[in-house]
Amino acid sequence: MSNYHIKHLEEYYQVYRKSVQNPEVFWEEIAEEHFMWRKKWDNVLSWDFTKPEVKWFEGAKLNITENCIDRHLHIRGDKTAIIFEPNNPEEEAQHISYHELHEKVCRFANVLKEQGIQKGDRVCIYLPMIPELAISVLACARIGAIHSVVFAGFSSTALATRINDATCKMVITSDGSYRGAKTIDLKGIVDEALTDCPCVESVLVAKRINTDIHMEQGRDHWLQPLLDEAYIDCVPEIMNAEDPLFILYTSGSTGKPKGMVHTTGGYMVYTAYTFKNVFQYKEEDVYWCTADIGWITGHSYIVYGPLCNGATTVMFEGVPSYPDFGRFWEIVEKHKVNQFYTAPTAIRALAKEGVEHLEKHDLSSIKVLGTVGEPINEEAWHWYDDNVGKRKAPIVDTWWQTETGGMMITPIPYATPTKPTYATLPFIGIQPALMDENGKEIKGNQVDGRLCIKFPWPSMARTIWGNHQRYKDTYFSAYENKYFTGDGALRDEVGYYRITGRVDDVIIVSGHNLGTAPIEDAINEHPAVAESAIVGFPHDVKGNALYGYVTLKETGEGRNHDNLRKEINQIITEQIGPIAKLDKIQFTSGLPKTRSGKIMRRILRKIAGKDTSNLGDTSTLLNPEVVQDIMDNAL
Ligand code: 7RM
Repeated sequence: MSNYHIKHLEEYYQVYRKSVQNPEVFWEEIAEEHFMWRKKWDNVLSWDFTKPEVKWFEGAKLNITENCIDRHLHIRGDKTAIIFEPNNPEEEAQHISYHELHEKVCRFANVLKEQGIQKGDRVCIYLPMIPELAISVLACARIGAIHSVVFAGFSSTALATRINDATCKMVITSDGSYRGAKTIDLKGIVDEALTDCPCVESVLVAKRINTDIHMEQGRDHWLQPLLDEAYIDCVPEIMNAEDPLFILYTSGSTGKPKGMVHTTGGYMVYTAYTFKNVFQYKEEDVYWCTADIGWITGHSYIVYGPLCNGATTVMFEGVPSYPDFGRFWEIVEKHKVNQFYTAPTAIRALAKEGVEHLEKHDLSSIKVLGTVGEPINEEAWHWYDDNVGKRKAPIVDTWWQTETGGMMITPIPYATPTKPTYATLPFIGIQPALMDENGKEIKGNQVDGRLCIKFPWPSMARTIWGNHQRYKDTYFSAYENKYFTGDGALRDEVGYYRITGRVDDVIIVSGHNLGTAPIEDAINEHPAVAESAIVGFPHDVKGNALYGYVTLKETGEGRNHDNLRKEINQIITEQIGPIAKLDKIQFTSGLPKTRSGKIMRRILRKIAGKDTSNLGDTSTLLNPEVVQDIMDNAL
């Protein structure tokens, strides 16, 4: 039996038991047998959640790009590492082999060095989903520079904040980007940000849309000529297992974004191991994650996890709606995608368009479907299962966070029986706990509480860049000796977990704790409803009452709103009980979402509470225009 590749449920339980009874022995074996180390560790794990301090594989030396690229060259050098699918379907896809990737990463790494970037320096990457993004990430890792990828949909202010927080010496960007039918002036956004970033010495500019842009003398350099001149090999910098690999910003409900710091050895081991098992990746498979590399999902499951396993990973530049809503399925058919990983927000957007687009394409290559980012509502789950997976491809509902680096609670497909809306079982090595309000662990099944993790895992973030105290306060102070996730969860009769959402989203109505996810689930089952979000607002009698924001499908538009309100409350009453009925239901053209697809409930709470004087940081909003619309029509 190989602990590296789990294929049955009994095997899962067996390996899980081993991983929690003797974590050090377990992870040592995984690390030893499946990765390339320049020197082995002196100590597998040391930890103290009170400081907090966690070290995995201390004393070990490695370079993660040797694991992602070099070690594959003699066995699968000509295999495609990255398939680049451009925004415009008329433009040809690119297949980059492991050999080619090696050369491209080495050349890029040499350019970084020539530009004065050294081990430990921070490099900000602000690029669209083009090959240069993955290559520049790996080039930083090759020379031990710390990458800080900023999603190329963020504004110049958001970009400047992140550049300054990490005092980046360099920015890597492009002349512009394609997004559906639009082009975006990325370099202009960078120029604006840099009026405020004294730490930046140089800017590398990739050509993508061939527009005429401003190049600042002495600061800005076109990338391609430098790459052409650079040497094709670059000796990897040998890193300590606990050296930082990257910083990635995540925005909390308050305060400035937190620069989560991930280190090298443990992150590599855990992302590779989860990738292998959660997608059941086999040598000939083509894997596609639709996330942007600007998010943790892209870091761990487009770049590092897949490449560490010698996989073929698809990078898609475009959007699901261009040139039409069939684009995802066209790509699945074209590249014969075997594992497809996306977010509930995308699934709902596609479901809203009906099944005609799906029917035009052959999706029979799909073996595993994944979802991540939010609780997936029951209707979306079934739509995905019925129409995309044709009830033959298991859905892995993977719960995890930027902070956790890798998947934490997830089925292992073909081993763990799935259950709609449940992330199911903790992954190997993960020890969850549900806590009550008094800080006590709730044991047993059929319970709900706040989700914590009791024991370190290899890919956990080690600190917040420049603010260790905030790291401690945010994650290790709510409960003694535990990592607090900020999410609520319930555990069913067989020990499956269902994530009910952020605990700030639990609303207490007349003394009853109501999670938003189950209520939204009920509402979304109404045939006219596309999406919904619930928040609480102050109520004289109940303490809080419920306010629902509902967007309708095309088929629901034009229907009488009062009737719809009655029908929605009827469904809620049937499925949850009259206590969860909504006092107010506002029909909206859309819901305010972050650029990673999460509903920004903070804003909806303020509008429901008639407190709109200061909406807080809205720089990460994808669709700021709906906020005004919702405010104008608030009830
Ligand atoms: C990977 C990612 C983290 C937050 C997390 C949850 C929510 C993510 C699921 C989920 C229910 C899931 N990182 N979340 N996955 N909720 N089911 N499968 O999304 O840092 O951007 O967000 O996202 O609230 O705490 S993240």
